Amino acid sequence: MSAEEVLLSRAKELGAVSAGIIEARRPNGLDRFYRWLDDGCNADMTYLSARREAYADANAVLPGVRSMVVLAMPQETESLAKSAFPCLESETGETSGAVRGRIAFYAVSEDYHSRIRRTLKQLAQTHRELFPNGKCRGVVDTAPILEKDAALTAGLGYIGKNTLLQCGDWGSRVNLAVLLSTEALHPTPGQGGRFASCEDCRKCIDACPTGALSESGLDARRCLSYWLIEHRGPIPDEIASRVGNRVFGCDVCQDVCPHNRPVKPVYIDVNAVLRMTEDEFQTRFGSTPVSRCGLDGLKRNAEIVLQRNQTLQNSENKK
Ligand code: B12
Ligand code: SF4
Ligand code: SF4
Repeated sequence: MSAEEVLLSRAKELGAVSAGIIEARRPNGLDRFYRWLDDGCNADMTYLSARREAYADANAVLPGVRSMVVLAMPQETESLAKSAFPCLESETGETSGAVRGRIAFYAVSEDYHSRIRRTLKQLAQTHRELFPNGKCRGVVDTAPILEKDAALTAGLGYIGKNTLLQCGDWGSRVNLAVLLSTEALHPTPGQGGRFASCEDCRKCIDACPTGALSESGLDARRCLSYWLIEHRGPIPDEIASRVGNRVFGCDVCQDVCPHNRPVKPVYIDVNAVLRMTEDEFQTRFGSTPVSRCGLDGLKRNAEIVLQRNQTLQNSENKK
């Protein structure tokens, strides 16, 4: 087996749904990313604009980089769903009178950053065995790498109108990760395309509760996922009125996609959130993606869900 085959089959052994190799050079989608930043679509995620130049050249992440092994890892729900989210959950999602808030699917498990970093460490070990003098570095999400663009170029799948990478049977329910290498690895043929698997469908665009999606991409200034996870401080009324029962993240544009299998929604009791202490928050959510918004953020979101519920109940009572 060639070194490339060894790395790719090891990635699969370690759980990757799909893996490919690309040359480390100026990303194909870089100009698109720059236009997106220039249009202000990154909202106040300044960690994207502040590293604008670094996205052009992966040497900023690993000096001497020549190749990237790109991985799509499946999202898991089973492991923590029951232990971290015991407040309320039933087969039907009904909740014995309590007010429930929905948690995004990707967040109902151990934080994917920790889980995938362990996988990348094991893949790095294989890289060391193959190339004792080579260097490598595994990254997931937080480095200035355009991961969807890398996955598209590596032939891992297609980019849908919901802007996410769709990967075979897993649809968009995958997380992406990259192992950067100083070795000149042969690239895998890229065959992905934008909207190639969407054809005339536009369900995600039509279903988005805030109109954040269009055929030209996603505007984070309108995306609930941005407001509920990334944004610090109050949420404007116009956006809050569209939050519905979401207390962390948003899955609408994935749930409606015909390429995704249906998932069982997971809810938490928003009153339990409002009573929660920092210690309880850490115990329950510290190792999950929910920790990203902090207890203040989760309480802010829970308050919005609760208020909406009260308004709905008041109007029911008036009937
Ligand atoms: C910033 C960010 C967000 C922002 C903005 C999202 C966005 N769509 O850009 C917010 C906070 C809203 C967000 C939300 C979510 N995110 Co996010 N996010 C990121 C992050 C850090 C950067 C994304 C980025 O660069 N956006 C910039 C814009 C311009 O990207 P874009 O429109 O998709 O276009 C790019 C490519 O698609 C490609 N491209 C697109 N079209 C074309 C056409 C051609 C011709 C070419 C050549 C290239 C090309 O080039 C562009 C530049 O890279 C990545 C991790 C990473 N380092 O990449 C995770 C990432 C995209 N997020 C992820 C996830 C899971 C989510 C959520 C599902 C979480 C949730 N349930 O709430 C939602 C989904 C919302 C959505 N529909 O996108 C996963 C996506 C996995 C996948 N299957 O694609 C990633 C990859 C994290 C990871 N490591 O797994 N996220
Ligand atoms: S995550 Fe929700 S708000 Fe954001 S684009 Fe998708 S459907 Fe719209
Ligand atoms: S819902 Fe339809 S348009 Fe949106 S990503 Fe899925 S297939 Fe494409």
